[in-house]
Amino acid sequence: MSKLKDGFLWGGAVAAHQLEGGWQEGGKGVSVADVMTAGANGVPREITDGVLPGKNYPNHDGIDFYHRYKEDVKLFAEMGFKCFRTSIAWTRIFPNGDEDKPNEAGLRFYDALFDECHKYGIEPVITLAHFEMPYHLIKEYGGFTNRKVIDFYMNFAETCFKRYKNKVKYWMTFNEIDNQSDFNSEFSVATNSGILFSNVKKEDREAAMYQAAHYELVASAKAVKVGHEINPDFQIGCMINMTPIYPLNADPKNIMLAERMMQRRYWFSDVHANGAYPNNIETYLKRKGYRKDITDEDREILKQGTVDYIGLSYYNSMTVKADGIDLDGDINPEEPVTKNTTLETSEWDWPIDPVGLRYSLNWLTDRYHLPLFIVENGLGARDKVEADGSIHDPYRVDYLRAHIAEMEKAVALDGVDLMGYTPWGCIDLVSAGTGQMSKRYGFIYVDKDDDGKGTLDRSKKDSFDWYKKVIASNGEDL
Ligand code: BGP
Repeated sequence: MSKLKDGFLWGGAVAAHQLEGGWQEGGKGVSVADVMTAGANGVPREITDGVLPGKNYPNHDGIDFYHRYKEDVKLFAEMGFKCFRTSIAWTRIFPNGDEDKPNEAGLRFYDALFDECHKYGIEPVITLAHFEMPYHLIKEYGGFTNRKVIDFYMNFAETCFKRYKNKVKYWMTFNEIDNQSDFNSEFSVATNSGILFSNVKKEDREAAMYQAAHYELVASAKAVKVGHEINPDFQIGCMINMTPIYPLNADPKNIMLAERMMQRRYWFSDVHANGAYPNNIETYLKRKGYRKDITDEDREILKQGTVDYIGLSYYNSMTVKADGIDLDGDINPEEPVTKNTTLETSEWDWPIDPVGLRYSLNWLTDRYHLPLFIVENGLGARDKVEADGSIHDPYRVDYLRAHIAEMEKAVALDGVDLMGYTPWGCIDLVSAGTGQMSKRYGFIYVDKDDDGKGTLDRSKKDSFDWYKKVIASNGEDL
């Protein structure tokens, strides 16, 4: 007997800006992802002031899903996908973000994509804001540091809810909203909130993040409320990056530090799920004088717009040590991170920790008592195409197998209520962190290299047939 419930949502996940391409087609505007250059080895991505000549912007073309989605959805169907998680590019619907009327051509693209999915019985799972917003809203309004942007987001959300009312049931409001707790990473705050370091002094970054995140949480709660009014059957979730933070050892200082860092990260989902800020964060914000603008009406809307489920990505865990860290002082979230010698790492140095997934599912269940949906998990790796065109990726299968096994234990032995599982980057796409193609996650290989060269042809990796078998057996045959 299968451990997973009937109708378990097996599928795969992507995000609009990482695969669609067609960045200037169908009336689309420029998003923050369109002004992010490719990284190179050791060189991080740069966010430029508009699109500059002579720079490489990998998201402009993605993997050309905009033109090839029919071929790709067909391959997903062949693997047996029950659902497909993608995002709606805000700039296809509202090119600048502050228009009154949506862009019909953009709306039509997603109509066609969702129809194509339904043709094969694949349920679309949709993120409204996945690491992108109109660049115009950042330039002119300062992104989510400006309360006005809540209304622009609401126009976008409401337009999508109404238009796709009968085509989409599962929604998420913001991708990995908690990522910006790493407020010293421009990538994290810019893609989440539209905060650019050129606009905010170093010493004001953390304060800016808390204020912007508050407005996003209000926007999310409003969207949940309005969405349910538009269609009471909608399931609207949040989406967090779940990275459990472990103390290096049993030294109480390390344990306290790990707890403190968990508090500074998981308050986002506390607000989404409980409709209120946890005490520890309220106290911290008061003490620091952050998030000055919060109204009674905000608090009321947060209560009314709690989410139906917790969507999460899980890639790895993180381990911290308190040496040299003042637990009562300011904590730079990157500083305490240390190596966990019990875990192997990926080529990009991400720890591989399948048990951490079971731990996370238990932790989230105990904290929120809500259904969970694993909407990202996977291993970024370099793949080699053999002379005969085949691609052997046992490392990917090993990673996924081990994580699915732990996920199944969480369901069968621990009683976790799990809606589905959509591994990240089911088809190779542009990496968010590096902007490169060579960090691949897919079951489907895309012929494109880091310089943007290649035929864009799709081919199946060994993992394609393996995952097909996993889905067909509802996770029994790993
Ligand atoms: C998550 C994002 C995705 C995705 C993934 C892998 O943070 O939601 O957009 O890209 O991580 O990260 P990367 O592409 O940097 O390997």
